[in-house]
Amino acid sequence: MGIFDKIKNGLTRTREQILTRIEWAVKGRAIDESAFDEVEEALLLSDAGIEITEILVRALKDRWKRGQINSVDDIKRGLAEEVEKILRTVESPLDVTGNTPFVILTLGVNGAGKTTTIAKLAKLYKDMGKTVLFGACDTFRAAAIEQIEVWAKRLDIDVIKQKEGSDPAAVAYDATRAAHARGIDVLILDTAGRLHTKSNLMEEMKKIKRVTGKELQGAPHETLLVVDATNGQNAIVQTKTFNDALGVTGMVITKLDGTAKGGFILPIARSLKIPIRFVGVGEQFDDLIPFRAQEFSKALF
Ligand SMILES: Nc1nc2c(ncn2[C@@H]2O[C@H](COP(=O)(O)OP(=O)(O)OP(=O)(O)O)[C@@H](O)[C@H]2O)c(=O)[nH]1
Ligand SMILES: [Mg+2]
Repeated sequence: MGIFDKIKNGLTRTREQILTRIEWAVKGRAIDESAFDEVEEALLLSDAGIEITEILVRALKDRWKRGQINSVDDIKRGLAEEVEKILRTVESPLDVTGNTPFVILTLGVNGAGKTTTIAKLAKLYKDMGKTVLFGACDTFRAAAIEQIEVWAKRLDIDVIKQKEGSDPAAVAYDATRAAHARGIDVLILDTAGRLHTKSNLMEEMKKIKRVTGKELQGAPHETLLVVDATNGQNAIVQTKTFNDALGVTGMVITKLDGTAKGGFILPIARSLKIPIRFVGVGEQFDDLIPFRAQEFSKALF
């Protein structure tokens, strides 16, 4: 399956959420003003949010007044073009070539898909001929270290680790040092998602950042937030919290295949303007897809 088909497949539930309603509403009749109420409702149900929905509906109505909207296909094309405009502002592929090692710190609440995404990223970079190293900085959750080790073994990648319960920042320090000493191309740090009682998650992540930067100037080069799309609009609050505390430089949106609320990506793009690096549309290695605004918009409609 090609990349476009993969993303199209992954967006099936969101697309159906939006289009079924519109198609049903305008079926077999001329498009009048009331059709746009259905478009509005459909977009809201996909978690596109009020502001974005208003922008899109207004743009469609303008087209309609100019005589450019006469069918469902015209509505689809119009939406795809307007959505692409919004998403283009956050299209910015992750370039890992500038630094050796290029250090990627992953962040995200528990279950967001961090560890899986790390494995997919590692596969991608290995296939490009780069050397990759993992840092097992999730020392909190039982079995987290084993989980990343299983992936590492499959990918033939080394893991820098300490025992469960040790200081995540110390692991990050060791890993950065090792990556530097070994001339590794890409170091990826896996972190915990769970908030625990002893110390605050954000403080822990700040410490990892600090320590990494002390060992290697400019590191981490990417502070990559992994967000689960099935959270819909709630993911926006999460993103703000992480961004305010840690300065997120890029995002991965996972599990788009598991939700009809994929419209939430639009308010994220518009209000937070954080580059979306990849989207996840499944659990296989090649289900991590570099984000392209045009491809995404076309696949959505
Ligand atoms: N369908 C689907 N499932 C995904 C995707 N990405 C991750 N998952 C699944 O989500 C679940 C959680 O993924 P993890 O990678 O363990 O999440 P995590 O953020 O590391 O979780 P913690 O280590 O507990 O903080 C796993 O079952 C993954 O297979 C995706 O794009 N699509
Ligand atoms: Mg994990």
